[in-house]
Amino acid sequence: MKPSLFIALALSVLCLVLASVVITGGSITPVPAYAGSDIHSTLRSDDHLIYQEKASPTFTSAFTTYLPLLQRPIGKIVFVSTRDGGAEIYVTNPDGTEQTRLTNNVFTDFNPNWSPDGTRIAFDSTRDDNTDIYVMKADGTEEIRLTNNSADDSNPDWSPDGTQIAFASTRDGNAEIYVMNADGTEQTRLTNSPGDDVDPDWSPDGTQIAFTSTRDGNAEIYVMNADGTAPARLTNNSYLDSSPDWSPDGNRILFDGLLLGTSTICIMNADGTNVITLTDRTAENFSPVWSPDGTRIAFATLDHLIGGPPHFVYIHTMNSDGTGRAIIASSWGGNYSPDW
Ligand SMILES: [Ca+2]
Ligand SMILES: [Ca+2]
Ligand SMILES: [Ca+2]
Ligand SMILES: [Ca+2]
Repeated sequence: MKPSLFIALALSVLCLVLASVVITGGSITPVPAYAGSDIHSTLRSDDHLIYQEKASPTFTSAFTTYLPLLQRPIGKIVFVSTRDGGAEIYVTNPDGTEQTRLTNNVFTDFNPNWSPDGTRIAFDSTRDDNTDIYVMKADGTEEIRLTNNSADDSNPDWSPDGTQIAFASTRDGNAEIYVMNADGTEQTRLTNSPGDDVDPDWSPDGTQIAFTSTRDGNAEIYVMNADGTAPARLTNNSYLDSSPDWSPDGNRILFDGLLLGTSTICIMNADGTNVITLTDRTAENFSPVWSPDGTRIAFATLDHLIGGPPHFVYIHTMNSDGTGRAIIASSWGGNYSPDW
C-alpha cells in the first residue's frame, strides 16, 4: 500500500472520530472497527472512503497531538530498548523518568513480564544459544534460568498468584502454550494444535489464559481454561491478531491487529464482542498492556509521520479510550514490548 493510502486511511478514521465527537457532544468515542465476518465489507467501505477523502488538504489529529508527560506514579513500566546496541531490558516510571537498564549483554533480552508483586521480572533471552526463559529481581540482579531446552522458549507470563509462569515453546514441533512453576519445575503443555500458539496472558482471576493462535489459518485471539481445556476463539477476521492483555477487572482484552502492513491497538469484551480500535493507521501500534489500575495503556509505536528511520519505535501511553497520548520512551534504536 502506498504511503498516501495510509494517510488517506487515517483521514477516514479521523472523520469517523470527529463525527462521533459531534454525536456525543464533545467526548472522543473510540471508533467501531470491525466485528467477525463483517471485516471484508468494512474494509471495502474504508477503501471507498479513502478516495473520497484524499483531496482534503488539512490533517490534525488527536492521535498525533501528544500531551505533556503525565505524572502517574502507578508502578513502573518494564520494556526493551536497543538504544545501547543490543536488545536490553529497562524500567521506567510511567511518565518516562528514571529509565534504567537492567540487562547488559550482547544477546537479545525480550518480552519482560512483571511478577504480580512487582519484585521480579520474567523475560526471554538468547544468551544460552537458543531462546530460554529467565527471571531476575526488579533491580536486574540474581538472574536465574528457568527453561533449558534446545527449542525456543519465550513469552513468559506470571499467573496472578505468582506461583506459575505460562510461556510459549517450539519443543514439541510447532509453537504451543506451556505452564511451569515459577521456579521452572513441572513444565506442562497446555495446547496441542497444528498452528502456532503463542502470547499467553492469564486472566486476573487465574482461571483462564488468553493467547494467539494460527490454528484456524489466520492469527486470532483465543482463550482457554488455565489447565488447557475448553479453548475458544474470540476473534474471527482477516487481521493478524496478537498480543492479548486482559484488563485488571477481567472484563476486557487488549490486542493488536495487523492488516495491510499497519498494526492497530484494539479492545474487546472478554467474550470477544464489541471490538473497537483505539489507534488510527498513521502508525504501527502494537504490544498493548494495561496499567495496574486499568486507566492507561502502554504500547509500542512506529510513527510513519515522524519521518525518521524505520527503527524509530517509541513507547507510548494513552487512556483506555484512546485519548491522552504521551510518549514515554523515544530513544534512538527502538523501544519495544512494554509491561506495566
Ligand atoms: Ca541483551
Ligand atoms: Ca530454549
Ligand atoms: Ca501449536
Ligand atoms: Ca484475525
